[in-house]
Amino acid sequence: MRSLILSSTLAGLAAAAAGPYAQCGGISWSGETACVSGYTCTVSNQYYSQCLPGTAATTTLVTSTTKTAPTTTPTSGAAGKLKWLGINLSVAEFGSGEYPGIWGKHFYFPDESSISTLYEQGYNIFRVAFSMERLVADKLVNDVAADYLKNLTATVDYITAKGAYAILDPHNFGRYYGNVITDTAGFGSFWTKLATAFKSNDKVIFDTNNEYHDMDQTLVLNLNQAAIDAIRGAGATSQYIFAEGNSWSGAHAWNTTNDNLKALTDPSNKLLYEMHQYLDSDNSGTSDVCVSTTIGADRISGATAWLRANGKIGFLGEFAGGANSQCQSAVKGVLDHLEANSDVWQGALWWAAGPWWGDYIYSFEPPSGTGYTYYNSLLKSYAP
Ligand SMILES: *[C@@H]1O[C@H](CO)[C@@H](O)[C@H](O)[C@H]1NC(C)=O
Ligand SMILES: *[C@@H]1O[C@H](CO)[C@@H](O)[C@H](O)[C@H]1NC(C)=O
Ligand SMILES: CC(=O)N[C@H]1CO[C@H](CO)[C@@H](O)[C@@H]1O
Repeated sequence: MRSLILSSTLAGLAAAAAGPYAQCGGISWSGETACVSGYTCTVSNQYYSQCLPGTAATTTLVTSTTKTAPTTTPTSGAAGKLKWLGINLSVAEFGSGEYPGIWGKHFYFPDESSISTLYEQGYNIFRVAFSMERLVADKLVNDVAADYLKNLTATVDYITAKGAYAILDPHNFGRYYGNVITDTAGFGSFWTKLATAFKSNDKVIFDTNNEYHDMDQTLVLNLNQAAIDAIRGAGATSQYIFAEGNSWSGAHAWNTTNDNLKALTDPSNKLLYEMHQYLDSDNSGTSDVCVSTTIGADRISGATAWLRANGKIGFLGEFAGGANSQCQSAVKGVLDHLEANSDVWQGALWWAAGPWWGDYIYSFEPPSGTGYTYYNSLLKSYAP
């Protein structure tokens, strides 16, 4: 049953109207619902409507009072701009195994000037990787380390003060000090503390964990659910939560591996499924050779079908390709596929920027990162 109703309003619009490509509706949207002349408010999905070119009667999005997850199965993709496009910021989780490690030696925090440069290019979402062990040392139930939290908060606040979204990414692969997390209550305790610290910032997104892998499938479900329950229980009820899956959250394997995650429930109904996809032969993102010009869309299409069949929304939390023309076609194929299916895909993040990447094959650190110099003009053309 569809949770959105479209109705046309031809008169009585407020003087202000949303501009080209601006948001004009969606669950919990309280801003302008009318678009400027020449643009039509078009539903991308339940969370997002957008002013797209077109001269049809202005439409206003009406959100029903039910909070049930969408259960309709759209028969075809809905094209539109993505809500989010951005970059992973990776450095605060560096020095894996060195806990707590030394700031400036084992780990660091993203450069504000780089975030600013990327923001000015049009990117509106950044995923901030950090390590659980540095935030909460020794035991998951312990208190947070004030210093590390303060530095993490400074990065997050810098991003959100600009109006962009910041994803909190415990970059832990479902592990703590290298051991698979089996203590769901402890994991919940960790999330209660983190969500409490950020619950008043509605531009923060909670990513339950980076890339679960080689874990019991029910445990992955239970850890995600424990995080969701802890976050909402802490009073962080307005923010999005991104759940990740087993098998490194790979989009190519989602339909065969992570089908059970459709059972996750979120009382705020703001849960997205974060998947990752690289374009090299083993899906690992360690080579600058892409399998083919169409490999991106080929690998993601099964996940797209899964999202649509289950009434879920997805987010491509990591993708990248080498700086060469075959990869460029494959990367463009990913972005075109996401836009063509923006009813179920909300956005994507390049892997990765960060001051310590050096000449890394995908580095998106301005001004001279390999990925940044090769891909920025293409990537930013997909920014909202
Ligand atoms: C936090 O950042 C400051 C510099 O702003 C640095 O001196 C300090 O060591 C950092 N601490 C941690 C734990 O990241
Ligand atoms: C699962 O996804 C893969 C990758 O997109 C796709 O090739 C395959 O056909 C899908 N399988 C099913 C059963 O949907
Ligand atoms: C391409 C790339 O670096 N991917 C990485 C994504 O995240 C984890 C954590 O840093 C790495 O193991 C992957 O190699």
